[in-house]
Parts: sequence; C-alpha cells; structure tokens
Amino acid sequence: MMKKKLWLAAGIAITGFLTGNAQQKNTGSNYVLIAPGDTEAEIIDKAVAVTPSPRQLRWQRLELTAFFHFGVNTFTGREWGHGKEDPRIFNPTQLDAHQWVKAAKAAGIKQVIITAKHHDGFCLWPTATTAHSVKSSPWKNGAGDVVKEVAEACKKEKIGFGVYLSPWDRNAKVYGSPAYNDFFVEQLTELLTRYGKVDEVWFDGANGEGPSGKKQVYDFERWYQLIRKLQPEAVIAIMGPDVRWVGTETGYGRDTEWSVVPTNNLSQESIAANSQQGLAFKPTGDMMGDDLGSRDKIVKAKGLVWYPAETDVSIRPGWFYHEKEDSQVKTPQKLEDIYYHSVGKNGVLLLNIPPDKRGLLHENDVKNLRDWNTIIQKTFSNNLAAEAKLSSSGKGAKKVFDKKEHTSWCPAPGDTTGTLELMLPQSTTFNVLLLQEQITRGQRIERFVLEYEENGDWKKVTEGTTVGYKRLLRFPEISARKVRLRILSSRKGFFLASFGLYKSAALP
Ligand code: FUL
Repeated sequence: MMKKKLWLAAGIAITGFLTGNAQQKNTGSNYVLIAPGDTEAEIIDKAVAVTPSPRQLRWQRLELTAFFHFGVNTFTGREWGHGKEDPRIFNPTQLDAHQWVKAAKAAGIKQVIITAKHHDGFCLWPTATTAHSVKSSPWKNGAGDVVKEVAEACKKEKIGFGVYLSPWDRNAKVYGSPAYNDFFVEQLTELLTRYGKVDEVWFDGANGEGPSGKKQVYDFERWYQLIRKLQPEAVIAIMGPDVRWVGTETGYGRDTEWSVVPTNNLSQESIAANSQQGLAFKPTGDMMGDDLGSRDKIVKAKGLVWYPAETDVSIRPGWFYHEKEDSQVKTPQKLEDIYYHSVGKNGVLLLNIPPDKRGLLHENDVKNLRDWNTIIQKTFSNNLAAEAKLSSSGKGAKKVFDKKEHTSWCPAPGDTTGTLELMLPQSTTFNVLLLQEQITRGQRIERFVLEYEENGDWKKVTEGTTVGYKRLLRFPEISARKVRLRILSSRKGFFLASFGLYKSAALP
C-alpha cells in the first residue's frame, strides 16, 4: 500500500509539472514510473506525458550525424587493433580535419564524432594518462592533437562535436582492475574540459576479450555523472542514458520505432540517485526486438523512458579506412535508401566516413556524400501538398505546412483518430510521404494510412504504424488530385506537425 502511494505521488508530481507549461517548451519529463495497479488507460496517460529532454530534442533535430573512425587501424588495415601497435605507425601526411568537417557539412550532416580512442587504446589527443598517443607518433613531431583539430573545425563550421571513447582498452595496463575506472575518468575529464563544448559522448558496448580475457567492471554511472557535470548538454549514446543503439549496423531501422520504451530499472530509488541534470543510468529491458514500445509492451512495463534510436552505419564495408575498399563506397542511391530507413524511421543517422592514411576523406567518399545530398535536397525542396485546399476533423490542419515543429494539427478533444483531406491544385505525381509528430507533446500515432481518390473510390497509397519525430515512406508513383491521410489509432489523440508529398529526384 505504501509503495502504491509513493508511486502515485511520483505520477502526480510529474503530471503536475507538465500542466501549465507552454507546450513548445518541452518541460515535461523523459521518464515515468508505472504502478503495479495502473490500468491500460492510466499507462497510456503516462506514456504520452513522456517527452524528450532538451538535450535529446536538440539531438533528434540534427537528423544527420557522422562518425570519423581514425587511428592506428587506419595504418595497419585492421578493424580492431590489438593494443600493441607501435605509435610510430601513426603518421598522416596531409591531415586536414577541416576537409572532413566541410565534406560532412556539405552532405547535410549537423554533428560529427571522432574516435578519440578505439579499442586499441591509442589516443588521438596528447593525454597525460598514457604514452600510447599521438604524442609518441612522428605526426607533427608528437605535438599534434587530432581531437583539437576536429573540435576547432566544428566550431568554425558551426556544427556539433562529439567524442567516442572506447571503454574496452587493449593497451591500458590497468585494464581489468578498479584503477581503470579512475584512468577512464581522467581521459574523459581531459576530453570534456580541453575542447570547448561537447555535444555527444559515445560509449561502445563491444568487448572481444572472450571468456579467458581480462574482466573489467565499468563504473558507467560515475562516468555519466561526470559528463552531466562537465558537459550538461551532451547526449550520452549507446552505453548511456540518452540515446539507444537501433540494434543493427546496416543503417536500416525498424518499421515500428517508438521513442518511448519500457525500462526495468526505473524506481523511486534510482530516480532519487539521479543527478539534477536528468537520468544518469542506462535504461534496461528489451532494446533489440522488432517492436519495443507498442501497447502490449508498455502495459507490462515498470517504467517508461524517452530513449530514441540512433542508426549507425559506415559508408564503406569497414569502420576504418582500407584502400582495398575504395571501390566499395556506398553509392548516393544506397545512402538515399539508408536515409529513408533511418531518418525516415524516427531515428538519427550516424554515418561513418573514415579518413584515409593521408588524413583526408577519400575523393570517392566526398563525391558520393555530395551527390547523396543533392538527391535529398532536390527531393524535399518542394512539398507538392503545400498548396492544397484542406478539409479535416479536429483543428489546426493548416499548421502541417507552416514548417514549424512546435505547431500541429490535432483531433477534437477525446478523439484519437482523424482525417486530413487534400484537394491539390491539379493532378500531381508523387512517391514520397513525410509525416512528423510534435514530439514535445509525446509520441502518439499508432497507425495511419494515406489514400488517393480514383474514379470516386478511395484507394490505399501506403500505410504505417509509428511516426515519431519523422516518418518517410516511399511507394510507386501515384498521380492524383484528391488525397487523404487517416490517423487510425493514437494514444489520447495526436499532434501532427508536418505533412508532405514529394517526388524523389534523381541525379542530373
Ligand atoms: C562497434 C566497434 O567494435 C566498431 O569497431 C565500431 O567502432 C562500431 C561503431 O562500434 O561496436
């Protein structure tokens, strides 16, 4: 009984916090506790009140981010270094981080992450924690700092900057002992205090030690607290509280992608132990299934958390540069397909572009990035639905065209479905649908269908389940004048921020 009371108190506190706040400000909570006795209706109430934290919202809006995998592996041809590499092999001849960042930016990428340390333990910055770093390399006579060059290029180009620091370290002597956690804290402190603003910290879960290898218990929570203190606006990704791995390295996300997912480790105690800066532990539960957050999942949950998907993939077969893969750079069309299946499936794309031995992005990668961006820009520059005459249920239908993410079309109070009918100025050919929810009001849409009218009959164009921040669907070309979107199911109504119809463009 006591417990139930406590839980209810938490529920009320969170709901109370939500009401009375301007909806745009996203002042809700990114987690909620479910009480054992909660009914499905109460759980749905709670689910729609879960919204992204400001740092999660900023990150989601980036849509496109990049990885630069660079280090001793670039020079040995390996994917996982063994940690015994001679630092003298690290010797890029023309390193130009500005070239990397400019090429990424020209592709529409809004934030980049440098592998400050990969599993081999070699540090791309002159750390005080180990001699296994750029300091011991011939590059710039040991006076260089790759992390600094990337951070400065990002500042100059005004894009976000992030660091990948591998927990698994095959070089550090202290790895496998409690001292490693202190060593890691020191490395993290250097990275978070020397280079200005850090927007994303990426912790990898990989460990190839095997059953007889070294065992290290990582003090993740201490690291999260440190990041929250030193860089409160940074998202902590993958082995962290803010951003979830989508579960594949193919670039293809789930058709049904909920950002609000069940978590097992949310409790009064864990909330109380949190930093003032928001959740500072990694949510646990099924983060790998085909559907993480539908009704039948959340009704069994102990807690719910906003934990959105990041979809990582490399532009080449490997994460590091290998000359033999110069002819296997993903084509602009393949990257376009990945875009539809990552950004277009309520995820953020994290595209790896590995610099080569010169310390430059290879010409093939740069060209395909540029052409990919041309396709995306051309496709989405003209919303073919924008001039349509609208009739709809609910209110605010026009707002789906105002290009603002914080205004939306919503149904009448109490209604969970809706219809938006469009009369286009003339018969129009399209093959792409774009939908966006106003996620500061939660993720709510569960099922929708797009239809067109032909000879007085409504016919299906395409359909889907979740929308979230952004949903893109491609289908064979349709020519029609009358089109309608029906929201067939939602959690306590919906807030649709954008609707678009497009015709996908080809390269000239
Ligand atoms: C994996 C690592 O093992 C790969 O080398 C790469 O860094 C990728 C992004 O994550 O877990």
